[in-house]
Amino acid sequence: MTRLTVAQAVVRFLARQWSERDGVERRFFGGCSGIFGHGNVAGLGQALATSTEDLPYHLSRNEQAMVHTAAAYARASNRLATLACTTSIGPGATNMITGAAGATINRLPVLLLPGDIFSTRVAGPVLQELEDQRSYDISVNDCFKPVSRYWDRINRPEQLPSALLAAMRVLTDPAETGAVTLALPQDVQAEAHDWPEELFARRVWHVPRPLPERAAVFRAAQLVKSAVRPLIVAGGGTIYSEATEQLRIFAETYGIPVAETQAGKGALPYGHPLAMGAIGATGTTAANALAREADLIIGVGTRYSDFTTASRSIFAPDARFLNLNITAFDAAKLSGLQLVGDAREGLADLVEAFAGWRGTPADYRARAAELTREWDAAVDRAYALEGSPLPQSAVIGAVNAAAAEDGVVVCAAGSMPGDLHKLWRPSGPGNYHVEYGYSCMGYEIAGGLGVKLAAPEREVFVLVGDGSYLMMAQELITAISEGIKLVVVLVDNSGFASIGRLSESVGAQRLGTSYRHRDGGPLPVDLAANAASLGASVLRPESVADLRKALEEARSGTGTTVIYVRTDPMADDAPSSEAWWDVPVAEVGGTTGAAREAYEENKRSQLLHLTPPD
Ligand SMILES: Cc1ncc(C[n+]2csc(CCOP(=O)(O)OP(=O)(O)O)c2C)c(N)n1
Ligand SMILES: [Mg+2]
Repeated sequence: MTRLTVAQAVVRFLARQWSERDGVERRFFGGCSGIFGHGNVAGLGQALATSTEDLPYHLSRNEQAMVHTAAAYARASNRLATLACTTSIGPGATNMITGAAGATINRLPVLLLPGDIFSTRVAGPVLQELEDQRSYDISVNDCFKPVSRYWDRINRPEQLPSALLAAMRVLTDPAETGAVTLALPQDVQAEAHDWPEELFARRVWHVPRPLPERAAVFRAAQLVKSAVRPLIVAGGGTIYSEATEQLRIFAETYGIPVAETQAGKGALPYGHPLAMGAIGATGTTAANALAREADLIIGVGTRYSDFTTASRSIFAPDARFLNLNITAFDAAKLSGLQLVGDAREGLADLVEAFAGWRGTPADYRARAAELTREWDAAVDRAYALEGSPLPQSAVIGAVNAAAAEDGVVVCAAGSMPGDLHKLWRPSGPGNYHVEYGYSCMGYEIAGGLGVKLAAPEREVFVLVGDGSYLMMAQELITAISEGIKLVVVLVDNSGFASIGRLSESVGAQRLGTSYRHRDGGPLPVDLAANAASLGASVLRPESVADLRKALEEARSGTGTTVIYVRTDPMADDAPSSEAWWDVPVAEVGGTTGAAREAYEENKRSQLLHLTPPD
């Protein structure tokens, strides 16, 4: 037996968890981020301060950011590792809910350890306690339930071992994973208990690669025989499973073009003859043209979000779906033939099972190549734009060039994720990190930290709009204090270019989308000076050529640099995807008549895809 407090036991246990896939073992927790308050300082704070375990502690500046950092770390580790997050009770805890939702939506493992009100309740109501008149059993931590894949509250030390094991099972299960919350009452954290030694044994969690059912693979082989124009939609699961090489073999063997979702971008590198680039509302005209004509969609590791399906308007009414996914829930979407299993193993199975099929006709492949050439020329033009303020597409082009093969771009919200999805030319998986499951403003810098912590050998380029920057710039200080180098490109267009454009299109007249004085005049705000005040080196290029130089300077430097550029909120210089996104238009009132008519017209193109696959 080992006598430790609950918090000390948590720290010791976490430090001794490992994941394994394909014979490679790695520490599952790369560290623990935390902000202390009365709800965790004597528990996890004391435990981390006195621990001799290998679980480095990082101080964040905001609890939400801390969870974004953990989720980005998990994504950059293909879900084989993450960070734990400890907070006080009350606001410190609930600040993590947004991050938890983002992690769960993006299917990324993060372990959240919010402090909780006293289990004994004697002193209550304590500082920051929500008193629910219906039950003393409710605290603000109950808000984590819908955004967690596993949730527990440790009211007695005896409950801890089973909760820790359940947490690890969910975190390391690729079908189940997401945010896991273990709420830790402040008195229980500090309470001592005699723990069995085996709890702290080095434990390896084997991350499975389940094979799709034989009969389903056979059905898939029957289905593909009648396909003439198949299209692969590669999602994030392709990358998490490290299935990209197998995807290339599958695509090449049968001549099937590959389109990519936001999370799947980079599954097939730019320049591959079958790489059609992005699909959907922020897609390339090449991928979208093929999507409209395809008779079989082969979805690999995709959730089929509305951006991917252009709100279910992009696929033909009689298209069939073959969905390879680790999660049955996703495999069943769009009435697809369900191949439930690991992407890499499943693709290998399909290469074999399709052996009797001739593959796609040469004219189809030639058409795909022609469509790609046209799109490529449009991107060349967008990347070559010049001007002052800078064209956003030229900014993306310059960052794309500076990131080269080994860099990674990080972004999440605003007008840039759509432009990046369309324009960015990925060198491979890991080169593109856009959080677009939750598209959470504020993820960018915090997420960049997580990427750099997980992949220190990569240069991390964070693209952040002024709106996102203002929501969460504070993690710049974390980057500087921890010596984590980021290159942050802060794109200031005085407000919300994305929502401004959307607002205008739905008759909302750009209300509240511009950072201007109430009388319409400019504001005396200097975000570059703000970044400098947080300790970053700041560059202010005013031309595309100067931006390129600034990126090189930042890349070759050792510290965190913020490159501040101004862009025009009214400009939209990325080529159109020619695909729709379903956002409603007011049915009455205002001047939305024509917009409403166009909306209703688009609504008619929306399909449920109810045709059985076989
Ligand atoms: C936390 C959060 N709040 C609100 C939104 C809705 N939203 C999406 S983009 C956007 C504006 C982003 O502004 P900025 O970062 O400056 O990017 P820009 O659109 O100007 O490129 C808003 C408010 C969001 N995605 N996340
Ligand atoms: Mg902006």
